[in-house]
Amino acid sequence: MRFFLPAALAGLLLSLAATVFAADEDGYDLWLRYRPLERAAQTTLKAQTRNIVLPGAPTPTTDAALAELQRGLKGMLGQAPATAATTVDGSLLLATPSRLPSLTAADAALRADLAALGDEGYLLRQTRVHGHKVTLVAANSDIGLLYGAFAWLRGAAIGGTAAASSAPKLQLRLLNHWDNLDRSVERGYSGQSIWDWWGLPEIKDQRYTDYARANASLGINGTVLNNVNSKPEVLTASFIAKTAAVADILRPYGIKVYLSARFSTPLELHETSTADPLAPEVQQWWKNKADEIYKAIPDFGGFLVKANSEGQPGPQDYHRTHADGANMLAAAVAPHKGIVMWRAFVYAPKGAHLADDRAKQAYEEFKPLDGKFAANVLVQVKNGAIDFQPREPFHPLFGAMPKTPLMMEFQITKEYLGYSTDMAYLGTMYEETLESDTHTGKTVAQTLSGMAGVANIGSDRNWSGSHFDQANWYAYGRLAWNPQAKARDIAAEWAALTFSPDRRVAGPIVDMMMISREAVVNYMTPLGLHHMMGTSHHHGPAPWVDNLERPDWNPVYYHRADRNGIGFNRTASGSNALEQYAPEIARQYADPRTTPEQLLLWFHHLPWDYAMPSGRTLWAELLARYDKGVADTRQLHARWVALKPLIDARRYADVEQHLTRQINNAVLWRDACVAYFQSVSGLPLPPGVQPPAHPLEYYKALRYPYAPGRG
Ligand code: GCW
Repeated sequence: MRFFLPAALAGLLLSLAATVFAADEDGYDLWLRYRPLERAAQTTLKAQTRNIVLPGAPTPTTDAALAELQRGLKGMLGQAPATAATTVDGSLLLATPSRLPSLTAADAALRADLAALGDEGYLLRQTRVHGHKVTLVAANSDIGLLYGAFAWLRGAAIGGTAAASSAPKLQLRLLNHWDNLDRSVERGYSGQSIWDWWGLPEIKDQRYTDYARANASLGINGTVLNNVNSKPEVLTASFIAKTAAVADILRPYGIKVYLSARFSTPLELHETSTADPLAPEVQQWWKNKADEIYKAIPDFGGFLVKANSEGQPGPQDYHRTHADGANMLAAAVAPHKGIVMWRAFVYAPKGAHLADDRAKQAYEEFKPLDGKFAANVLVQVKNGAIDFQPREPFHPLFGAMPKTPLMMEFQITKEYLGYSTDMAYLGTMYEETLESDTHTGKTVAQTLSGMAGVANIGSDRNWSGSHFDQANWYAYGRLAWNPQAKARDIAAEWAALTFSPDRRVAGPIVDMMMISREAVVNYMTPLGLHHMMGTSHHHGPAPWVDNLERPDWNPVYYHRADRNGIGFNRTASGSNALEQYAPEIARQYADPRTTPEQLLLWFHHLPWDYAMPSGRTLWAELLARYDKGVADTRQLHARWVALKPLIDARRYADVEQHLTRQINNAVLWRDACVAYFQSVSGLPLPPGVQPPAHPLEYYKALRYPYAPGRG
């Protein structure tokens, strides 16, 4: 007799089972959880991993690969396979042509495939070697094997394909820590710095190794340990020793360490009489310093520099150019194959007069220097011309410096997108910038030689301050490996690895992630508005601020709202920042009607009654966007609540609380901005639009003296 369970009942039972078996998790394991697989998947995997074989002598990197495979298989299968030197049917074989010459000797196709992978790529395939059926992880180097091992484990965990081949599109894939030597983190919302400088070099937290594993799993191959607002002490002997200890831990994972260098270091340490980059004593000091560092860290990556920006010292203090400064440092590290990453985030020093638009400054300073930088200098450019706002058009320097290798700087930590309290999946934001057409024959992604992500990693148990902020670290790393990857695919992979490959779990989570950043844009800065946050801590709405020392620190400078209209005119009749883009873009954006709606008020100042494509006036549209931001945030919460039966109780509760907090944050932004813009426009709220909960004065009086992560 057949027995059919009614679908609803079956669903309920499944959910119950999931709840019972979903053990509480604290997030420490990130996307490397390796939880037990279903029985059928276990059987398949066991047959492929009866034995792990690594021909040739082990190295620290292959040790890391083998340890990870054993850890992963033990987690997923309940037991780790043997590692024997001889291949049998069902082996997992890790091989490079030099470790196993016979691998490619007779196989021209494999030889060609490997040749296309470069130093860091890998390929995975089910094949026969010496007559045995094996799962092959092949690469040209040990680091390629490590990357291949991680990729294979990823596939095993979520049921990915067994065959793959992949090589990074960018050579430099870095994290930038804005971590201070006292362990505070500028714009950090996940506890203290993971670098315990005080305890180093003797005390080496296990977390450093887990950090290396997580980054290597994404292909990140460099990390700048300290804040770009740097201190001279980081280049003294004791900190070099501490840095060397970290470098030793990260090295097997293919991760080089770099330091942020303060331009005036020798002067401030009283070891030279000036920091002028053309002074021989300064050049010599940096050469000696580089020699000292490379003695301790032979594969030290080089320096990252923030110069002549926000009060930091730089070559302009001596009437020299950014190129003079960068090239001087570049000469010091060049004999050791080091590089200099020179940031283009510059705006006039304190008190100086700024012409008419801060958005234009980086281009004005750097474009004329194209072709003037030494070969080992890269210019590191933020994704947009202002400062990591929830939405910015791509920076006009991309495509404008064809003779200079450029690095993209994204912010992973969410200084302007709700810290680690609000959910905003940044994969969509990164993708939007990377796929932008510069109209110089390349997308933004195609103009890049490297990528840097301002890390959101801290000492919090879950690393990133919230479970969903781990996704931004993940997405950044995957896009640094392949800037053409799709944000949705990355989200799907992350959700499956971090929560569950069960479609009922991963599907809705991906949908949440995909709307999350736009929700934040809408409740903070819709329609191309920008820079409306509170002073200094950058938390919460403050569009009314108009009294700061520099005009371009004031939100009113950016939105320019008055009785008649709102927006920053960056067309020819305004600041003409548009002129810095390719003519096609400049032409298209010159007219509000052909400007993408999401950037409208970035480029145009328009009357409140301007007719929007929706048929609404600009005023009504602005209000509708704020309301949509709040509504979508409520949606995020509702969708999460619906997932409760399928998520472990601990992570469920944690995310639920964050989303509740986010709703309050969204309402705060919406209400404060509506109250303020209404006070400026003098316009009534259209019928159906809810008035703010409090009068404007209430919002203006809010203070956050203890907000985290201050600069
Ligand atoms: O985003 C701004 C931040 C500063 C930061 C600066 C920069 C490290 O508010 O905290 O300083 O940019 O990128 O240099």
